[in-house]
Amino acid sequence: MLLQKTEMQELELKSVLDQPDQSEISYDDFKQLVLSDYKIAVESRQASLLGRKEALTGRAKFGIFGDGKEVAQLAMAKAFKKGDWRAGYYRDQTFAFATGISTVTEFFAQLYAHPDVNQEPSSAGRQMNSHFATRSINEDGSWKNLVEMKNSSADISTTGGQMARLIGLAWASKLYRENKDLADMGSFSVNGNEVAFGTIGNGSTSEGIFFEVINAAGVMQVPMAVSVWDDGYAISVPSKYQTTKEDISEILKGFQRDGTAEGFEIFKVPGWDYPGLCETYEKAVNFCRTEHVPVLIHVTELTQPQGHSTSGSHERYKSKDRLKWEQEYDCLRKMRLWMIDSAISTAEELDELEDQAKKYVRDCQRKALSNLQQEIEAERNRIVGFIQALVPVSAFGKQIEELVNQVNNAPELGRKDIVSTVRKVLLLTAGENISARKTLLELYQQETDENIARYDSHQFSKTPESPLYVPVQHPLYNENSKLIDGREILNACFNANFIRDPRIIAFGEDVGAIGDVNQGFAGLQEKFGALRVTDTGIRESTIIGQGIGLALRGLRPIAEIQYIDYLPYAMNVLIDDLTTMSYRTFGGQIAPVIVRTRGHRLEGIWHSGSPMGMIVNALRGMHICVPRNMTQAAGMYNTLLRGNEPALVIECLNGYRLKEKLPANAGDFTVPLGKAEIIKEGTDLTIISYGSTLRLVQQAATELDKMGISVEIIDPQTLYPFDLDRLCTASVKKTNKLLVVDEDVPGGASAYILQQVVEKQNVYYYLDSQPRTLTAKDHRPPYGSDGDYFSKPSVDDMIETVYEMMGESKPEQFPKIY
Ligand SMILES: Cc1ncc(C[n+]2csc(CCOP(=O)(O)OP(=O)(O)O)c2C)c(N)n1
Ligand SMILES: [Mg+2]
Repeated sequence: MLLQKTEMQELELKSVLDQPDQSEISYDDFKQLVLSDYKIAVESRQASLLGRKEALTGRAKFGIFGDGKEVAQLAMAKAFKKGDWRAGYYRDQTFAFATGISTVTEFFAQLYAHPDVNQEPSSAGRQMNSHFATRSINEDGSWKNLVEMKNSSADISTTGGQMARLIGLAWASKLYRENKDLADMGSFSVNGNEVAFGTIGNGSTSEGIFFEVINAAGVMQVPMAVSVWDDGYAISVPSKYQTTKEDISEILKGFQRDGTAEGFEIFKVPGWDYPGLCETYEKAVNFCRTEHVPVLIHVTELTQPQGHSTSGSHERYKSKDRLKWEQEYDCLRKMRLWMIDSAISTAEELDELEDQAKKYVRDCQRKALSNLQQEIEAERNRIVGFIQALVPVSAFGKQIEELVNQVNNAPELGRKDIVSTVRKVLLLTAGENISARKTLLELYQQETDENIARYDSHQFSKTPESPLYVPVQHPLYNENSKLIDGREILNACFNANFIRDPRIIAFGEDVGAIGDVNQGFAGLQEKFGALRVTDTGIRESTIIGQGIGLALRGLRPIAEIQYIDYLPYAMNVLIDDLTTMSYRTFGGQIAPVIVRTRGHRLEGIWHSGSPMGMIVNALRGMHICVPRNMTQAAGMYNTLLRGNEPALVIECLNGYRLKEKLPANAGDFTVPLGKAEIIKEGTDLTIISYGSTLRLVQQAATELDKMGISVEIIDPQTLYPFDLDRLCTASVKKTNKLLVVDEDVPGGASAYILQQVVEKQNVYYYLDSQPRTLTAKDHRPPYGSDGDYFSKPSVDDMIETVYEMMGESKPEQFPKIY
């Protein structure tokens, strides 16, 4: 029977419906739509309740859920169209279910850490539960049609960590709308109509990155719709410790746009008011999509029925009154009451719907669990068969039988139990030459390969698009090749690449109007326009975030950090987001951001940095390039811009005005990654060095030559990957002596280089003296050239160190200096 429509319901209907022509929707359709929303919300709640049980009984390791935040997410999902993007956090399961970004079964597969990407498409079991991601990339490295998908960038667990990339996702829409040269990228954007939706918890708005993003979005006027899920707490800490006036939308009022100035549209709505939420989201996102104005939707009065996560109970820190209020204002309860009050449904009908939802979620959970269990049990049974073959023929038959019993009866059988059993058996029988052992060993090797694919893969794309496969093209010189400033080589390289590929966008502090502080982009904004060569505010985290967002949406950003000394302001975004992107999505998303910076020895504490140890250790997941001059840097850019992986390029700050010969193919010649070069051949001692210090090493080598010491100098060129052809080993094989000269702190990048050469390349076979490092001091250099001399390795230091090392074996020829 059709229910009678009231005037109020007519109004609500208008905002609830997600249809182009709402007037054509019958009231019955409206009712079905609301009921279907409620069903999603109830299923989501059930997933939270059941998920928590699974964690508490130990079948899952940990659980964090979106209970108490369901209804607002239904409204957000209605406003979210194909082609749109989300950058959110771990409370968004209802949104994920409502948009189809995830299913309940996939949700449980993630809770159980299923490493099969078909079962758990967000991360193939790599991320803890409620960390969502859609898959933008096919297995062969090609892009999917992103405008046909509802897209979620891959969540990370750090509070606020989603924000930096959000601004880039939103900025891409602006570029796609305004830059007509991108018009043929129809599978990435339709006229820049896509909105980037962000979600963040109230507590996490205390993070600096939140404010950095809000300000940047106001300046940039990008289609970014941020929802703050405000439940009054951040774990146990209430809003009075988090937010001035305990109210984020109140304090952001200065960002509200008005008739004279651009800014935000700011909305505030209670999280239990379904029609109010639908209306707010429709209105807010409409502004955002059509006018490209950022919006903030502060969703208040949310609850957390089960507390923060499975690691503790909220009864410890919430008062009885608060707990009672949370029950009363539970958004599902309120939505249910509203549906009954406004005669959309009846208590009986909703009871039945809730029962069905419970059953459905239980079925999904069982399916997800048994999918994983069956897979692992089948693997166990197969492998145990091979192990048992050893029992009658091995002297350790009894122990092996015991191990088999243990793995057959393991209470929560995991893949590690099976592999650990095989390894124990192989260790026990190490001295036995029996064919059953050989078979087991082969099986173990196969298993190892499969487990590498499951747990250890996709840090880099390894698709044909990888920069490691970009063909090598040498620089071409002719009699007309001019000697010009290093910065002009870069300028020629960028110019050619900008002509070749309209997807390339460069931005950063002072990059636009003046073409960067060292003039690498000089004149390029005039030539290619401010949509491609652009200034930004002083905000390193969001500069990287801009890069990540653009790259996720098919553009080719060069994100500039003015000096390497300011890279720490962006390190969290690089470490947590950029370098883990491919890995944490099992290759489902890639972000080929090229981070351009400059550094190494110059003058003063904050203009002479070379924290390469920190960088190379923290940024596994991007290539680390340390070109010795601008020609090598240009060749690296040419390689990277043709590949699909992220990289950091550190240009030598003191090299822009040194003269270099301009290659005729400045935009095409490539410097391969991971290929070291011999800069000077020698026979007595090998020095490995890179970047600015390399020039001093060359000076020292010239002096040492005069003293009869022949030094071979190797420039690894990229610290990651490092010397793939083992040139360092070949050199030490000849010289038998190794010195690493590095301007980082002792034990910094030099320790990394030693690990690569001594341990990984096994160079110690060929050494006849202790491998040494010559580094900077433990502190940063005082200002001025004297500060540099006394803090960083000087030519004198290099000469003396090499001389001393030579004196170890030839004390008569090289008597002690001091
Ligand atoms: C950078 C960082 N600091 C601290 C944490 C630990 N942590 C995880 S969730 C959380 C509280 C977040 O509260 P809020 O933003 O209000 O979101 P809610 O969980 O309440 O939805 C904290 C402190 C973290 N994950 N990342
Ligand atoms: Mg909170």
